[in-house]
Amino acid sequence: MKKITMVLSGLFLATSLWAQTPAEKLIKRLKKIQKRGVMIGHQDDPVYGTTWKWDKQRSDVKELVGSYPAVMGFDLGEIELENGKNLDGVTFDRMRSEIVDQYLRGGVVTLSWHPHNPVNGKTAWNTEGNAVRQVLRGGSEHRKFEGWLRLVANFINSLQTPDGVKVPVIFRPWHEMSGGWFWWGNTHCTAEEYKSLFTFTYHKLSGEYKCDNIVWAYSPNAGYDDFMKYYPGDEYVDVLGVDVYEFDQDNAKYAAALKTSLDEIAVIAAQHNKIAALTETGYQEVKDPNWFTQTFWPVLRDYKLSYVLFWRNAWDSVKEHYLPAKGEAAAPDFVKFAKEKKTLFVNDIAKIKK
Ligand code: BMA
Repeated sequence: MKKITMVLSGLFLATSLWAQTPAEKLIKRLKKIQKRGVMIGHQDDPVYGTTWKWDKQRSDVKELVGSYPAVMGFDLGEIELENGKNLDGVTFDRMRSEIVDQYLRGGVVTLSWHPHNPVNGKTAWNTEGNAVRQVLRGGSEHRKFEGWLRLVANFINSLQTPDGVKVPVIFRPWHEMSGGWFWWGNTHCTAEEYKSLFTFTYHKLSGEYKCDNIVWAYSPNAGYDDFMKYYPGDEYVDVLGVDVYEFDQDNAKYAAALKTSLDEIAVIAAQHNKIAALTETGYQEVKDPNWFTQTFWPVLRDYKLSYVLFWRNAWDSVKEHYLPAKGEAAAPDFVKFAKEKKTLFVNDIAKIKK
């Protein structure tokens, strides 16, 4: 009898291991990596920098520290328009191949989405027309919105290696809802409408379209009144994050804001058994050559975070510049920061099993 039970439980264990989804595997791996340190990420890292665009095998980070970042972020904005490229000019074919390459080299990928306003077709920053209400059930744009989600699902389901392994991604839709600059932001919908938007997106993608490779992230921006005000619920979220920027050359103010948010996330993530991350950050135009080791790291090193994502080094905007490139004033300091034992780049995590 004992033998049979052992065989059965062995079988059960084997099936449950086998049955793990790509998303579940990534969650496990994120927890493992976190014990080693914090992964350093960069938005659009391998597709452009301030002085170059669309080159292959290039990266401002790699040119400085000899490794791609551990996390790469990409944005799906304008996938809903079906014209082949996103709002920053990155083609979805290129994005897909960079995502697969990042996975194959042992890295992690996160996706955001700045979709156009579904009511008037203007950008994500156009907040007219009660757009959240209109995309929900019973709203005038509901059908259209369902179509948009199908396009997102198709893309996410298409993320596969040449061997047919589905690539897991951390998807962070409807971000920065605690500000009012996007059509899904706090002053343009109620908290209940926002939660419906999030859960509807979840049910479509992870339910109907079977995107079993999505790890879900919830990420307000710093300065929120109540971090959990728009939280859709534990069953819809795996990663709790916050977006914190330095825009106005005040290191102390940034450090304080970062600390306030991270203190709070640390507590909430522990209570809800979630992974914590700094989902967007950076000092705009990197104006302080010692920022990484003297402002950022002294705060960050005290927290248990999965990753931080520095925003993009835009080819099309001088202001949108958050990591130094080779030859820039802050480059040596970033290299020093990268040498910290606990800052992880893709070379540092490649051996931690996928
Ligand atoms: C925003 C800005 C925009 C950009 C968008 C998507 O935060 O950087 O310029 O188009 O992200 O990358």
